Parts: sequence; structure tokens; C-alpha cells
Amino acid sequence: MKRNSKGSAATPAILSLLIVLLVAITAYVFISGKFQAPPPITEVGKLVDQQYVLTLIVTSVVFILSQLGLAWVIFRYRDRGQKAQYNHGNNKFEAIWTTATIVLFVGLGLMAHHAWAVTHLQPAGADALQIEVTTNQFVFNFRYAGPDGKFGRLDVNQISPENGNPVGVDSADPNGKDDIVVPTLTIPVNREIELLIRSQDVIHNFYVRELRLQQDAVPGMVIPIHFTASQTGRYDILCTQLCGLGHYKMHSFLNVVSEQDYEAFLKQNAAQ
Ligand SMILES: [Cu+2]
Repeated sequence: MKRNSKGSAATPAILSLLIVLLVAITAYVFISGKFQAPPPITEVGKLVDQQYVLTLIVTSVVFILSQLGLAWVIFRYRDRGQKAQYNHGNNKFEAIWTTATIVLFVGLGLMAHHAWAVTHLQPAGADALQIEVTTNQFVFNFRYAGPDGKFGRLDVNQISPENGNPVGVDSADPNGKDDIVVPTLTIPVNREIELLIRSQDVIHNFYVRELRLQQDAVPGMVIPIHFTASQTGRYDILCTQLCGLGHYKMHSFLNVVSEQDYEAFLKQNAAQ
């Protein structure tokens, strides 16, 4: 069918402006800094943030240019009654943007490798303070080895929150007599901590925003993570796996305290 009539300029103009507006709102959300995560309290957390900002800058440039390009093309090539033109692609352009994308993503991945490796590939130091984290619907429990430095054996048949033994420390094991089990995590500042993460039922998660660390707790596995917090304070521990109806209230606290306060915490709980 032959057409000579021009299409309305208002439709492409509105669509182009809408795209520009959405780009501006998206940019504002990030640039305003109103939705930022709280500052990190570990060196690794700072590396993670640097990587995040770098990735955000690179992807923002691509996002903004491509969306503004789209807005321009929509208006520039609107229906003026002309014959529509098209082509079957351009191998040169295909090669350029595919290569650019590969270089960009592989490059960002390589740059992030250090932050990932120190957390996930390197084990904790030999003198790291070990604390066991046990999750179940819908609580966290933290176990310290006590003065002997040894965790007692666990026995599933002895799990009994009602009798003060939520993780099931075996009463027959002398190593377990001095173990401390508490519902909040207290750690000394500037000391490497290794958490041994377990679950008694379904998949849960240990997440502390300020540590920039998130690790699933998987039944049947003991998963280690390690970090060194360099700032005292009280931080939220959240479960970020939808683990059941009570998931929304599965929550605890990480208290990062001075060495003296940590000793006092151990004494206070050992006495009980
Ligand atoms: Cu959970």
C-alpha cells in the first residue's frame, strides 16, 4: 500500500521524552546517594565497594548513551511519510561491540578477582577466632569453644532449645562442657574471625551489610567464611533466604567490641 501522509510527530516526541525522563530518574537514584548501603567495616568491604562503583560507572555510561541514542533515533527517524529502509546487519559493527563487551566484562571480572579471592579462595589464618553459626527456622545461634578452645561434639538427638541446648552439644563430650551458645554474635575488633556456618533444617543465609558478606547456610554442610572487622558497633544480621513463614523475623545482631569488652562478654556468659 502506498502512503503519502505523514505520521504525527507528537507520538515519537512523547516516547523520546519519556525515555529521557526515565534515564534522568534512574541517574538521580544513584547520584543522589539517598539509597546507599551503610559504610563497610572491613578492608575487603572497601574493595567490594570500589569494584561496585567502578562497575556502576562503566555500566552507567553505556546505559545512558544507549538510552539517549534510542530516544534520538525514535524522534529522528519518525514517520514522515518516507519509505522505510532497513539492512541485514553490519558485520563490522557486530564485531566491534561484541569485542568491546567481552573486554569490558572480562576486564571487570579480572579486577574484582582480588576481592573475591581473599574472601572465598584463601582460607582464614591459623590464629583466626572460630565461632560456629547455627541457623534454624527462624533463629541464629552462635557457639564459642570456651576456655579449652575446643568445640564439643554435636548430637542431633540432643537438640533442645527448651533445655538451653539449641545446637545439640553432646553432654557426653567433655570438650563441650565449656562451650558458650548465645543468640547474638559478639566479636573483638581488629581480629580475624572465622565463622563456620551450618543449618539444622532448610537453606538459610548469614548476611551483614557492613561486612559486604553474604553466605548461605546449607543443611549437611559446614561453610567457613572469614573477615576482620575494624570498627566497633552493632550491626544487623539477616537471613536472606526465603526459609519459611517466619523468615521475615529471622534476625540477629553482630556486636563488634573492644578486646576488653570481648573478654568480659566471655566471662559473663561462661558464668551462666
Ligand atoms: Cu532463614
